[in-house]
Amino acid sequence: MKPADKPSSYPFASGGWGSLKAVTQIVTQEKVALKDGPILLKQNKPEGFACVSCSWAKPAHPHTFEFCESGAKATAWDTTKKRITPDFFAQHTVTELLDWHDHDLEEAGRLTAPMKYDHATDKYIEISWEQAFDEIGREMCMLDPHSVVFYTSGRASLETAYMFQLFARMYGCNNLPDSSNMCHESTSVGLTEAIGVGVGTIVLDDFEKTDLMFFFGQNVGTNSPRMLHQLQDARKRGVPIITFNPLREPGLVSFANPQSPLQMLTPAETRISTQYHQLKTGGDTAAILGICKAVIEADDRAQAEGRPRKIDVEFIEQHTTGFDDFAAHARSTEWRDIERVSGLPRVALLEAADEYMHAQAVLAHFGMGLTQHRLGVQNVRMVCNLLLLRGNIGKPGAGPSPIRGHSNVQGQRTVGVTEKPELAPLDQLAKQFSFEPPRDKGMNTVEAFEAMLEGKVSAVLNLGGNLVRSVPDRDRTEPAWSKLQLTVNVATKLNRSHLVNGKNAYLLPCLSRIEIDRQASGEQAVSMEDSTGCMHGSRGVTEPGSDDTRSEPFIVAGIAKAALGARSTVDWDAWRDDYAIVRDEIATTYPDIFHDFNARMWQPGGFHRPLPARERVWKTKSGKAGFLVPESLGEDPDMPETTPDALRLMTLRSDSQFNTTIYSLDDRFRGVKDTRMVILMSQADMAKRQLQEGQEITLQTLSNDGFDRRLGGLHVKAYDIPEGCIGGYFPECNVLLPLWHYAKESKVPGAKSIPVRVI
Ligand SMILES: Nc1nc2c(c(=O)[nH]1)N[C@H]1C(S)=C(S)[C@@H](COP(=O)(O)OP(=O)(O)OC[C@H]3O[C@@H](n4cnc5c(=O)[nH]c(N)nc54)[C@H](O)[C@@H]3O)O[C@H]1N2
Ligand SMILES: Nc1nc2c(c(=O)[nH]1)N[C@H]1C(S)=C(S)[C@@H](COP(=O)(O)OP(=O)(O)OC[C@H]3O[C@@H](n4cnc5c(=O)[nH]c(N)nc54)[C@H](O)[C@@H]3O)O[C@H]1N2
Ligand SMILES: [Mo]
Repeated sequence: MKPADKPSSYPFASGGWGSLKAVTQIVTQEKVALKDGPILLKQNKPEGFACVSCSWAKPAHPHTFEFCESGAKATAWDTTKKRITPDFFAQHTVTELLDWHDHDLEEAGRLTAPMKYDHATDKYIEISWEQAFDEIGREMCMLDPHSVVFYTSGRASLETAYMFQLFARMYGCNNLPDSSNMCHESTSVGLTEAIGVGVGTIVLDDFEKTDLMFFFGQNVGTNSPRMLHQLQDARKRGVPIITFNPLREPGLVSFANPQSPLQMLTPAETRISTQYHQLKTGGDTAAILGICKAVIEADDRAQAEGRPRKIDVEFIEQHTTGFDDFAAHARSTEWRDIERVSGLPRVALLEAADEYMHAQAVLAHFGMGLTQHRLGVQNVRMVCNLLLLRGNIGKPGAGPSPIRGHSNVQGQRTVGVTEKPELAPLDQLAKQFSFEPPRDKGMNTVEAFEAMLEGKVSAVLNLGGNLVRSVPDRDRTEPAWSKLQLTVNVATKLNRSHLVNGKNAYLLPCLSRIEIDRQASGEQAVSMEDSTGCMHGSRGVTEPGSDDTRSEPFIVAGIAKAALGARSTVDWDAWRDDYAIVRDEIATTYPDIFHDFNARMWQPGGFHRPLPARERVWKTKSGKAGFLVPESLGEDPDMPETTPDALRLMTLRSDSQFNTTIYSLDDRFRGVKDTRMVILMSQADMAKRQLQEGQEITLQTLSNDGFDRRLGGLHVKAYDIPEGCIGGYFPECNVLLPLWHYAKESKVPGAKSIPVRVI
């Protein structure tokens, strides 16, 4: 283990002057007028808009500047003065645009008018909204509902998401995959099994009550930077933070608050992690088992010597099942196996265990480093095991804290966007809207693409997102799109998914959440749920970028009305005109969570959904929280341990991207400039392969399924990363990720452990 205060490749703390410079750059690049500066001040404020970037919690008493570098970039990206008009499409064929870089497509500006693809000229041409809805509706009437996929990226509001799922079910399917299928679905499955709720159990207050935090595989400085404020405050109180991450991410090492002049002007910065363990990718189950083993064995000794116990015996007896089996498993697992798989020495895990045993209230934050593995669900269960050992669920300052991605990805699930019928209140929907919802399981994201490859999908409706780029196996899946009968994309900006079209293809431009949404009943607001299960209202503040963009609820209502016709009992026009009516319907479907929705959404700090596990009520089959014996220490069944030159590739985000949206080609924190075609590799692996810094390489996926997946034009960068593990960027590396390389129980693609070799 290395001292936690020395980042290896970036000499500055995250935040600070670098952060301010990056914000200034993008605001200039996007020509966001200076008079619009106050936009940022309305971000995450009670009467303002919820940031379109990440889903981190919004405090009741926000800072004057309740935004961060990432949020400022996302806002500038949406409020850009650049426009894509029908003229743009007259000038460029779709084939020509296919050669454009992801960055350049979005950088061309906001979409302004509804367009339809014309095969004869290979161009998009303008179409009226009425005609677009009509044609899409007519086309949908001719398709088998089971062959139609309704995808949501996690940005759409609770209102839109509720309308979208109802539309899909009235149409006749549960094919409602969303971005969480590639993201925190391992969390939803793992936590539901373990503690009976699929989301984190913590709220912002817990940061003031905790006395230790763990960080597993989440890169806070880049992906949820507003959370650094809570971390900084906790560190000032002396709360230790123990991090497990193969890379030394600067944001997890230290933080200079760019909104605190004192910290900006002096080199003083807050050290974030007090212990930093650079484990191997996929090594978390082993590492956590090591900590649990140390705690259990210390407890055995304490018990034998009559000293106070190290585990919370009363909690375990009263609230859990499976402890004895788990403890036996931990005792019998050999340290040498734990060390081999985790890549960490025993002493490092003992040190983490020691700190853990001294803490009375512990938070465990985690992200894609845990969930995007073949054993991603097991990783999440291991976090629960660790917390349950000392009663760290359902008490102040303690609990599992999955850090969600998209700003409303958690909320979409809450209001019914799910392919799993058992998770949707189908009986209630049937009663409320007098129809018979389909009861068969729908397709998640991976299943939708498996079906697409088999020719079983006829249409995809994308409410945001960029699936051509974000799903695995790009070389296999991209050609499948052109065989579809219908593709409909609702989007703010142009991306590659809009260029890989079905026989009938429509591109429908929507308002960004930052823009004022005027409907017949007046200006509308929407709402979302953050990572801590808290609902907030959000009101647009800027004039729409074009007169011809429409809100997402408007578009969903328009298509639903056209596709369902007299079959639907919903007055889609009324819903479109007044979203308060939609919220009332949501409240009727989910009274426990959303009663008095219209009034409560404006409460300062929002309102929380009830979380039974927070109250130590366990909605599991046994009525208790469950320990799980891991089925394997972490060995990836797709990783040929016997192939001597095998490497595990993790696909990462830079600070200059939001998923497939690439703001610029730099990765300031990792010292990468002007390119994303980079592979981070240890000196040892470079030496073994006789590779020099900057040398161009090709990676090939190790698999026996007959497909040759390879990606060339990558440049080696020497990096502080464990031997045998390498890092590259998402989405560029998605060609290397096989569609079948996913977490068994959740089908989240294993994007953090792709078996590859250098050829
Ligand atoms: N600026 C910005 N913000 C974002 C996004 C964005 O693209 N840009 N995306 C949003 C979305 S949708 C999401 S889901 C979140 C994603 O946010 P994160 O969960 O932070 O996801 P990643 O950046 O993919 O990677 C997380 C970290 O996991 C580490 N890691 C990789 N493999 C392992 C492993 O096996 N074990 C451990 N312990 N660590 C590992 C990596 O080094 C990296 O630091 O961020 C959201 N916020
Ligand atoms: N290899 C690899 N693959 C991954 C990941 C990884 O770490 N590695 N991460 C996975 C994760 S965590 C996620 S969440 C997915 C994300 O996958 P997606 O949901 O497919 O992709 P995004 O990049 O979030 O979507 C970007 C597009 O959404 C549109 N958009 C932006 N704002 C709005 C809006 O307000 N409304 C509408 N309708 N459209 C809007 C814009 O046109 C933009 O181009 O990717 C996954 N894929
Ligand atoms: Mo995500």
